[in-house]
Order: sequence, then structure tokens, then C-alpha cells
Amino acid sequence: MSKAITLQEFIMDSQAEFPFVSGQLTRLLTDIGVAAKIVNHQVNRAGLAGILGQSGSQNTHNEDQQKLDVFADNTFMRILTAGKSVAGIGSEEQDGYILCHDQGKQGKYVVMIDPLDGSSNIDVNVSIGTIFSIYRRVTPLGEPLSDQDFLQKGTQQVVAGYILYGSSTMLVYTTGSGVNGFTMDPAIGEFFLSHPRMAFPESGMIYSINDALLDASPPAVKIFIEGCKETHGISLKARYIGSLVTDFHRNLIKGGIYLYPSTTYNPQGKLRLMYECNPLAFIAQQAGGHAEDNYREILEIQPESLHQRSPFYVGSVNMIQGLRSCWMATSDPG
Ligand code: P6P
Repeated sequence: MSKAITLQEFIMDSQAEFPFVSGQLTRLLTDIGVAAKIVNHQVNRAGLAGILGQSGSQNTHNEDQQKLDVFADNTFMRILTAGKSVAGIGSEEQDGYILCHDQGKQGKYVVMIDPLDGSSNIDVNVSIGTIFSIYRRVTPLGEPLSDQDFLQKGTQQVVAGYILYGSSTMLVYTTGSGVNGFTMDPAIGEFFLSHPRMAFPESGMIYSINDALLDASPPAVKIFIEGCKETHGISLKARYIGSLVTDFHRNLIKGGIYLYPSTTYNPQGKLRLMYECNPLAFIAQQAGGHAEDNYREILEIQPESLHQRSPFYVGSVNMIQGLRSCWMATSDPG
């Protein structure tokens, strides 16, 4: 019987594939695993530890910060800045960039993170997640970081991943050589490789959208969803949890499409490009899926600001192509 591979062993083995790396990425991935364990422990005891509910503060988007949001942000900030790999961090919970190692002059990487996505589900015990993205810095070591270090296209990502705090806790990530999933054994607090080489099933059978948005969505999205509904649940099923990581993870395993469209009142949609759309788009690409906005690949978008939003359609290629044909039919440039 083969030995179960731990996350740490997998990370170390993966480094062996890149003999010239300095080990900073290995250390960074290890730090993310440690922070995930700390946040997971707190998420699992939130109801008992009296840290459910709102912290009384708001984040940069004037959204009420749940206590666990703040805890997760503080934890990832503390762990990542303690390492020597990270020069700066962009977080959903922080107005601006956080400069790390030597005011950002040291450290090869910058990290984008949504510390706890779907946090409005915390009080009702629905799965939530952390989403992260890692880029190499653009400015030379020794120089201060600049916007160009943070506002890189999704195609420049070195690593993308998420942690799903659900019925079991999983860490799923890619370094550009496929997608691998690790499940935590709570008895020993260790992640073990449980889902090697994850890939979207050829044909998706699930569509995930907040139906209340449809009337305000582009015609192409309305036509696509109406088409899905016409199968009357026989071939296609509607599943929407309202927690992006959870909806994405289910669709990755079972096959499907997640849609958060532009609307007449939110022309850029709701989701953030840098720490929600880009990381999941990279994972989707590596898992044989696809991710677009109203008219281009998510990974090709040139970011202009840290917290910019984007319409987001991600999942199985056959369903993305179905949506694409609806854009073409409505000659709606999006
Ligand atoms: P709505 C959570 O706030 C989130 O950012 C995603 O996790 C989720 O998919 C989406 O928003 C839900 O938004 O408008 O359907 O409640």
C-alpha cells in the first residue's frame, strides 16, 4: 500500500522539478499551508469561540467585516510577512498594498488574497474559502515595489489556489503543471494528497448563477440560462450556494459553469479580478476548463486597480462555449 503524500512532501518533491529555484516559493507555499491550518481551526470552532458575527468594522468596499474575515486576514498577513519570500500583499480586506520584507525591497513574490470569501455564510454554517494568487515581483530586488508588481495580468501568475473550509478542509492549487487537491486529516492536522491531477469533466451538467440577477443581465446570459432551464433538470441542474469557492469546487469535480454577470446596476459585476477571478481562472485553465468576462479571457485582462471587479464566467469548456455562442447570436459585445 503506497504511503499517503503530505502537502509538504508534495511541495518539496515539486521543487525538485525546478533545481534552480531558491526555495522561496517552497517556503511561501509551506507558509500558506500553515496559515490555512490556523484559519481552519478557528473556522471550525467559530460557533464556540464567540467569534461569529460582525466585527463592527468595514473593509475597503464598505462591507461589514465578519470577525473571522478579520482573523483570516490577520493570520495570512502575519504568516506571510514573517517569511522572507513575500515582498508585498494585496488583500480584499486592506485598502492598499501591504509592504512586507524590508518595505518591499526584498522577497521575490507578491501575493493577492481573499482571506475569507463567502463570509456572509459564516453565521449559517455554509462552506467558505480562501483564494490566493502568487506573482513574481517585476521591480528588481532592492528597489521599492510599485503598482506594476501588483497589477499583472492573470497569465503572469506563478501559483493560484484556494482553501475550502467545508465538510472537509481542502487545499487546491496549481503551479502551472496541473491542479492537485489536498484534504486535511483533522486527527493530525495534516493535508494529504487526495485529488491528484484534478480536471473538469468533458461535459458540464451544472449551472450556478444568482437567478435574481437575470433580469438585469446581458441578453446573452439570459438566453444561455433559459436554454439551461429548458432541460427541466433532466440533463442540467441549477446549483448555487452563494460561496464562490464552494460553487467553483463542486463544478470542478462534477462539471459545470459558474456565472457572475455584469448587470445594469453593476456593469463590472461583483467579483474582484485580482484575488477572485484570476486565481480561479488559472486553476480552471490548468484543469482543462475556461474563464471569460463578457468578451475576453479573464487571464488576459490588464488590471488597472487592486480591487477592480469583473464579470466572471468559469467552468467546463462545453458550457463556456455554449455561453460564447449566445454572445455571438446576440452580437452583444458584452
Ligand atoms: P450574491 C460572496 O460574497 C461572493 O463574493 C462569492 O463568494 C459568491 O459567489 C457571491 O459573492 C454571491 O453573491 O450577489 O449572489 O449574493
